[in-house]
Amino acid sequence: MSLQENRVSARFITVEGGEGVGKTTNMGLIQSILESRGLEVCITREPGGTALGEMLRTSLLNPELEPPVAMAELLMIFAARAQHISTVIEPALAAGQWVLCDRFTDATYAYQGFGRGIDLPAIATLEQLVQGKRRPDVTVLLDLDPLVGLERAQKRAELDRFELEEAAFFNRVREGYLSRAKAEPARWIVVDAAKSLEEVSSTLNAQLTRWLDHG
Ligand code: T5A
Repeated sequence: MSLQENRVSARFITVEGGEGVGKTTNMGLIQSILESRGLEVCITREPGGTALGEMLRTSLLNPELEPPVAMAELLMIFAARAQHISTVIEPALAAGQWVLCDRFTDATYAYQGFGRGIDLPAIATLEQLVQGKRRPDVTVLLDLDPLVGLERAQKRAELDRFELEEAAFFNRVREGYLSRAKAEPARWIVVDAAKSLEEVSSTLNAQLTRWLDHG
């Protein structure tokens, strides 16, 4: 594919799911699928992706710092996102790079909306204000029982502030993701992340390839 064609068709792909479902692991697979088609890929994450965003990420995740109240948490996430969109995501898309982002605004609906109980219309207002028309073209949801995901995350590293929440919080987060995927099925690729990594990767590969070939 020529650079000119890339420019016209650069897409924004996000990867979502609860704790330890395999997002980071499968980002590598998605990157290689895209690169095998000659596409340039910009890999990034939220919260984070910029110097300011990574600072805010530390404040959000470190369990030893003063915990933000729910509204402060929401605004910090959207502050990081505003910076990320303006300085990384939009410039990359404009340059013809496909953007592959580990979590985006669906995480805000799931965690701050369904998890913390913040009004979904308030989140939608911030989404509109910060993002304008920008939305992911496709979103991969790795769906998994939160207890299994937390076990996987715990084996890998120390738990962060979100990972110390109670089980009911993660069940609401999962329900939030699934309800968003159900409401807008054309945008979502839902993969059962309880399967082995080989099976997850193979299903994801097949579904993403179908989306890339047929839109
Ligand atoms: N947040 C974020 C909000 O509240 N609102 C928002 O708007 C946004 C954007 C960010 C936190 O911020 C919150 C949500 C989060 O709590 P994060 O680091 O992005 O944190 O998210 P985590 O879920 O904490 O990321 P993790 O790195 O812990 O999980 P991943 O990336 O989903 O999992 P991964 O790939 O690191 O895999 C975990 C372990 O499982 C193994 C892997 O090898 C690894 O050891 N694994 C499997 N094992 C068995 N079978 C499989 N199928 C496996 N797949 C992976």
